[in-house]
Amino acid sequence: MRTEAAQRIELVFSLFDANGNGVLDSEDFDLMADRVVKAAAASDDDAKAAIRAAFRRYWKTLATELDANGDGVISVEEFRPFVLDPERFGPTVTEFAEALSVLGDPDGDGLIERPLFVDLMTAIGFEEPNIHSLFDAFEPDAEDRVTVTAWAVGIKDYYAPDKAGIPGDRLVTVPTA
Ligand SMILES: [Ca+2]
Ligand SMILES: [Ca+2]
Repeated sequence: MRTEAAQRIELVFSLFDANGNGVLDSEDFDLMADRVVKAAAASDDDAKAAIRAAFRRYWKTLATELDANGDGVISVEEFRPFVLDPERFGPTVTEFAEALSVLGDPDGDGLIERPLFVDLMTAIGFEEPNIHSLFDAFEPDAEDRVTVTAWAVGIKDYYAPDKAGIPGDRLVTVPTA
């Protein structure tokens, strides 16, 4: 596991702990889904249902695979190695990546404008300078748009244990010019 991958996952753990009790639990994922759906006001009902289902699966997978003692909470020590295991968590990440990236494209042209990208990522809890740096790493076109595909790939890479120097690292640290 690369240090960068561990840092990416520690960040996502801290953000997904939406109720701030230091562990991941079912309520966190309801709070997070509500925040993201609210930011996706222009999306249709199917797209909103898909991201809710993806957040639910994310939690269900953690709860089923990790919560052996059944206390309903997941610690960062449990979370990190598990979500960085593509064999065990990859399909869940893929569904999540596809559902989230599509929310950036309510008009279905395959392109995501920067303001909506910022709104969605802010809803998850990332910091604005990091969000802009990530968007720039996806190489926006002349009209300041990135592709849905680039974002979906970026999310999947974020959970890759052996990747470093990827766009997603900018959510942890903004590179200095
Ligand atoms: Ca929590
Ligand atoms: Ca679009």
